[in-house]
Amino acid sequence: YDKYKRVKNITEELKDQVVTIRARVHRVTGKGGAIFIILRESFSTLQACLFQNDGVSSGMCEYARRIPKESLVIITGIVHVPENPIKKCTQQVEIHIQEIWNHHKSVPRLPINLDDAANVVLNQKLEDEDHKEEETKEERGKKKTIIVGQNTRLNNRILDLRVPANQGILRVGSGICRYFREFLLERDFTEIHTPKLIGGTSEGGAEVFKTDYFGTEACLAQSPQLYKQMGVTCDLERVFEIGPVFRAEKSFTPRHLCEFTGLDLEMAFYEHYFEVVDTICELFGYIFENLNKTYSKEIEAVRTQYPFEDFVFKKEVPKFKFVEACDILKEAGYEQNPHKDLETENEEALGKIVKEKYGTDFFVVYNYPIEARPFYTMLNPDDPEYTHSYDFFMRGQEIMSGAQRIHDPEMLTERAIAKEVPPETIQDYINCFQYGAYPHAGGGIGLERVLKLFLGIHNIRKCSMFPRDPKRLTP
Ligand code: ATP
Ligand code: AMO
Repeated sequence: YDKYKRVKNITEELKDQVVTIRARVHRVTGKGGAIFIILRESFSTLQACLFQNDGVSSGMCEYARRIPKESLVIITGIVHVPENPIKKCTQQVEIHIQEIWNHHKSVPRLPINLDDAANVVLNQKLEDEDHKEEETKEERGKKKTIIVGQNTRLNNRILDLRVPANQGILRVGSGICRYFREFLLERDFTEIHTPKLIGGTSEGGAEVFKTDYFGTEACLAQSPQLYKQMGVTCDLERVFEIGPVFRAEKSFTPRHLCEFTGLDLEMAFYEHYFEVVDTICELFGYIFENLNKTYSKEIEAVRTQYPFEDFVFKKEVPKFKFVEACDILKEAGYEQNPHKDLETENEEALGKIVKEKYGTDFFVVYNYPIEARPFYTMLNPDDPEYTHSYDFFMRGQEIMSGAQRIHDPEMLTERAIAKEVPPETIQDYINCFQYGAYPHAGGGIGLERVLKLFLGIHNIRKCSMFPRDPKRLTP
């Protein structure tokens, strides 16, 4: 297929050569005997021109002028290096068209204008205000810019995803999974795939989708928690999974989804659960460093539309005991009950304080109160009101939860009862620790949260290809 060239490869080096490309029609301008077509292929754009006085028929010019935006065309033409290239195109050369074929036609009227959908958005929250109008306008001095609302975007997600910022988000998301997997495989972890249809809840609580399983009630897995621990205990010792996680959360926050992608890991340790915390810190360092190296074009595509400050990660990750975090907050004038989970506002405040004091957007809080953690979390033997647990934060928002797990069947049964999880619904899991079990710990990362916070995106829906929230089951 080397007859076809990629748009990104059409450069000055091909001057005066005849090339054939397949690309989308981004926009058509001009009339009569001079037609200009901006072609697009993913991030790359290129102008193709049709001039009647080049020997092209007027019928061909008229045909080209009428090709609907977003159609795929095949064009053969000569590469020309203009004196004044189109600044907005990524390619600084033009093609003078000899032949043009409409390869696959788009409809004549698109439900969203892709140029509007790619406008710079300074206040991302404006996109959430779908109840107002499908399109709202952001005022910049005297100029008003059209903002395409989040619901309109999601209703037309296939087109919305073609906008460069969204291409960037999807590709950086792929990069996060790539480096998560790469780092862990290098360190002897085994990738596993655990069931998503299960007989009980894995996290407890009411946030579970129930479904019929041939007459028996089944749950959609709220996490691979129980199975990844069984993965360690069956002697894989170090396991990870990238897979869907289902949460029946009636949440309309910019950071909750009903289905998200979990990056989970679990490992046996020797002496202390901080062996796992340190591995996870290193893992994040590896992910961020490689994203910045390999995905700079994608990151910039996002920044162009949704300006954000670079995410700062320092290798020396600040780690605060839960009660220390409460003290820091108290000192700064925030109230936080030392026996309850951190309030969202307090997490944000802590993020700001840490950024000011340590110059980093990434930190860990550990030793959470027992009330804030699930039944399988190991209690702190020195202070059983607290647990061997931790949360990781980016820009003051939680992106990962984890803990050392209870690997004693009796203690586990007791804790399940205390947290109102009927032991009989998880009996196989409890029993697996009867046959000799390693002390182990792990964590679960929300992919869309990491993506959102790395790229400074306000609404998590932008970070899921086809997001699910309590009001959205399509597309
Ligand atoms: P995790 O499930 O690990 O705790 P999370 O980020 O969803 O992850 P939650 O414990 O659910 O964290 O909630 C943390 C904080 O987020 C809560 O203290 C609460 O203030 C806020 N929060 C949680 N759910 C909602 C919701 N549905 N609407 C508004 N705020 C919420
Ligand atoms: P937790 O419930 O904290 O822990 O979830 C782990 C991480 O998943 C992300 N997350 C979400 N992302 C989008 N929408 C949601 N509704 C949502 N809920 C959670 C967050 C969170 O930090 N089994 C444990 C993990 C473990 O201990 O290994 C668990 O599921 O980034």
